[in-house]
Amino acid sequence: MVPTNSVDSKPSTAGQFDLKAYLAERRQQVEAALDQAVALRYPETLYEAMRYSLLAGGKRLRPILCLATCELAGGSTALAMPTACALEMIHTMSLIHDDLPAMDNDDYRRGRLTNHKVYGEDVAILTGDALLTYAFEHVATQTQGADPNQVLRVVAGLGKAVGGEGLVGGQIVDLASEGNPDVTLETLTYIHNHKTAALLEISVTSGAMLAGASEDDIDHLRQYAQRIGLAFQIVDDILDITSTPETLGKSVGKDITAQKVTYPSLWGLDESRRQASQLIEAAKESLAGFGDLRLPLLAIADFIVARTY
Ligand code: GRG
Repeated sequence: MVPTNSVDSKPSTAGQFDLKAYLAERRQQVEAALDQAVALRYPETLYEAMRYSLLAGGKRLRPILCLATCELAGGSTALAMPTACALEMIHTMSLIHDDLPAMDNDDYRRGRLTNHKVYGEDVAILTGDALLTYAFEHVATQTQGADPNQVLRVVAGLGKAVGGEGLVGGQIVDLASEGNPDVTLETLTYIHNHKTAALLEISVTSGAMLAGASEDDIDHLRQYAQRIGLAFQIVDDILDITSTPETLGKSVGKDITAQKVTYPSLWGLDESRRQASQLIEAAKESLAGFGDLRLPLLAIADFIVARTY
């Protein structure tokens, strides 16, 4: 299964901004940096497994958001690239662990067999561990030209986004909710704010922090991130029902099989689409005070709700 990775090249509400070209260029930069950051070395099995999942494609949305807000705040892509790579390492770790038999038990991810299907569960667990820990080392040792206080702030923010107040917290409530038809909207929103939106939030704010953005600007970016984060998950739930394995690069229909409460199961598909669009409009309004450099973020917000993969 190979994801189609198509992006509508029509101008979005961001006017003439060419999102397709922007994403392609940024993806290429991020992938070159990841390739270099996790070079093959001893013990080869571990590094091969890390590279297998890390370089398997994917939208690279989190690193691209980080680079975009660094530029928005007057910084360069080089300044944010180690953090951008770390975000993708953390995200990839979460996918590897999420796919394990003890979690979602998936066979396909990003159009190929999941990490544990190729390397075994033991190696897949260690691969995730190595990516997670290396992400922090990479930010701390490779970031150049930033205020050290801001680097510390980014490291702390990444830790918070991954731990009990982030991915792990969201995942454990998600696991506990499986098969329970009485899960409330409040619990569902807790799960997704932690599992999905928390990492998107630090992806957006970290780039701006490294570039020395004002607290007011960071607050507006945080609001943008929280809104796109929830919209992203609503669309993820919709795609699990409406898409195909070929397009998504992973199994579909998992939520219904696992009897998971999702936004479409609570609201229906049409209302879920309406809520996602409303969140995206609100996210774009959060950026009203920024100039033309906000165009990539506006276009990415539109892409999140219109995406088919
Ligand atoms: C072990 C510290 C530790 C944490 C892991 C497994 C876990 C805890 C959390 C699960 C987090 C998770 C997989 C959330 C789903 C987020 C999501 C919507 C992923 C899909 O992201 P895309 O569409 O994927 O951006 P690509 O492949 O394009 O990058």
